[in-house]
Amino acid sequence: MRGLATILVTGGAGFIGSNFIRYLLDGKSGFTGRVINLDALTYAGNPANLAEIEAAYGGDRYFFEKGSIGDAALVDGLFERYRPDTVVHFAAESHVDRSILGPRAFIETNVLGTFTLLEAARKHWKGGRDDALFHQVSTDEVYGSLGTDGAFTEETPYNPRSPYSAGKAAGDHLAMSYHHTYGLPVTLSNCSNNYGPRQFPEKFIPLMIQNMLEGKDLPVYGDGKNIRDWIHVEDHNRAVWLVLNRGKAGEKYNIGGENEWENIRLLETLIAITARKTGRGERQIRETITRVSDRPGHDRRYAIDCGKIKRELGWKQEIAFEAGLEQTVDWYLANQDWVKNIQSGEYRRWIEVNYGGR
Ligand code: NAD
Ligand code: TDX
Repeated sequence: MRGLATILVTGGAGFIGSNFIRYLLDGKSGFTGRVINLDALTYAGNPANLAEIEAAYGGDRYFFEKGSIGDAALVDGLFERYRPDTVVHFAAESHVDRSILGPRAFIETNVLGTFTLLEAARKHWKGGRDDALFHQVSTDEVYGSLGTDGAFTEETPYNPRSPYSAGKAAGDHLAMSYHHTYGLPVTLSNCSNNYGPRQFPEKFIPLMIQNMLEGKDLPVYGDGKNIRDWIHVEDHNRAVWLVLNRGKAGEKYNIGGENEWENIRLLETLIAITARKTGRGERQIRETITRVSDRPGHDRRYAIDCGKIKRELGWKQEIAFEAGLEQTVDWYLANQDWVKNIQSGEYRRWIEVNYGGR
């Protein structure tokens, strides 16, 4: 029987982690324990993502700890102090383009940080604990790139092709190796592209929405025909919660939207929604689409076969894509203060470095 009394969430101030903590504590999940959020607050981490949670549960069911998962003494101290029975490991450097321009942080966090967490769990859960679980949150990108047919299954061999996905793959292999070698109870999930509120506006959907709102160019890499499988962040996190409750140690679960879109078609849909909501002309926004040079090593297509989690854990997607996109555009329209706050000097520098030359 899983403990699920004290959950150590890493990277809980980011996009998916903050949504997960909200889901845990807002009553929908049925979780009754407490959450420790360990987050280094890199450029992508934002305590404002959990301001209401802090106000409602801070010091009682919610504890924020600022620090790096790579800081062994800190992580060890947190295991001592809070004695978590569950780790849900979201913390990562998560942006492919940044990994191309500066891979080091990706190795430090996604590989060495994951290793440090696993070492702490191994030490503190030694002797075998039926109630404990280390859940590694991963991505479909570790499987590589697909041609026009087929989808990744849990048996597809890993074939990462960017420093981001190579780092995630290394972390995943380490996590599974701790299960096989030390008997650490580990589960792993590989999810496709997430979207929804509070996603950092370096990623495709929020970047395009924000650029439209600011009247800027919409930079499409290459021919715009790369395909991603999109899933709403809430559908992803319900799946993670199910795995924590009922997933089998040593097992991997694919999570996907079964919702493949060429980038350019997705952008056209986003333009239509945003034009309608802002009263701006669709044609006028379309004219700002700008073809820029391609991402080096750009994976062509991702698609996830998520039959296993559907069959074995009874999960399914609940948020239809059009409705989810509408909700997401509405969220960015209503939360321009959130966006302005994170458009720091560092963010502006990134936009200059990534898009300046293309
Ligand atoms: P994000 O970049 O929005 O958030 C990452 C969080 O991790 C931030 O709060 C950041 O401060 C924190 N962090 C980074 N380095 C850290 C460190 N060394 N120590 C502690 N905290 C650190 O990322 P996201 O999109 O929310 O992704 C979360 C996880 O989900 C990642 O593991 C990612 O690989 C995985 N994932 C993401 C997607 C997606 O589409 N975004 C899809 C599948 C899987
Ligand atoms: O400006 C852009 N123009 C563009 O054409 C950006 C930022 C992206 N793109 C393309 C590249 C991809 O084909 O859009 C697609 C989506 O790009 P991202 O949002 O950067 O996502 P992706 O590279 O697919 O990776 C995402 O999904 C898997 C997340 O960032 C990862 O963290 C996750 O693991």
